[in-house]
Amino acid sequence: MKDTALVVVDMLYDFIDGSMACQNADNAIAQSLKFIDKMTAAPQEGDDVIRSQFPILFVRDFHPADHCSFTAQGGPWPPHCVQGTHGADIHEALAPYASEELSFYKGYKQDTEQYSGFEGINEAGQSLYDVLDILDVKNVFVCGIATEFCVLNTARDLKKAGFTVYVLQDALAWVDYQGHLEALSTMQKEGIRLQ
Ligand code: VGL
Ligand code: ZN
Repeated sequence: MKDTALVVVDMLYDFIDGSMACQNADNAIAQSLKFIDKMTAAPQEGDDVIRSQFPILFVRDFHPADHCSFTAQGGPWPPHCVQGTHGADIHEALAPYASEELSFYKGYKQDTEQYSGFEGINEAGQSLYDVLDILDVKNVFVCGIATEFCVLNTARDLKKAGFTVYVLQDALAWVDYQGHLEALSTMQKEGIRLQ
């Protein structure tokens, strides 16, 4: 399984129980943990996460307070995942698996919306793609929030870049159920595997 990784998309408080609470979020967390449990033992203090057998990469929406996607700026969304707030934090059940090296931030520029985590960057300036490439990953499992937005766009970009992509369909949460179903069908048509 050395060539296999998990990408956890936006499992952040604002999408779970905050300003953009999504449907199925609690179940998505439970299902993600179940999958992680299956793939790896819980990390111990001092483990070198980037070199562990089953890397878990976290995509994080990370907006400035006046981000262009917020209604006050004419965007479609209520304020969410504002840098430095609780709403931008990874859910506590998943946080033990996260490291800065494997956390990829997106939407941090005021005037740019970024649904895909593909070009999210970590604190060292490496993109999600850079790190998957360095780790020699070929197969990527994807779970997270929201199916229709960041999960769809991240999975598509990964597929386009040549990875074999598996979306954990029980480990997703959505803004709109119909939109969730449509996104699943779009992904399937494009060769993303639903698992
Ligand atoms: C997302 C809407 C706005 C997502 C992020 O993570 O899917 N959706 N920002
Ligand atoms: Zn956002």
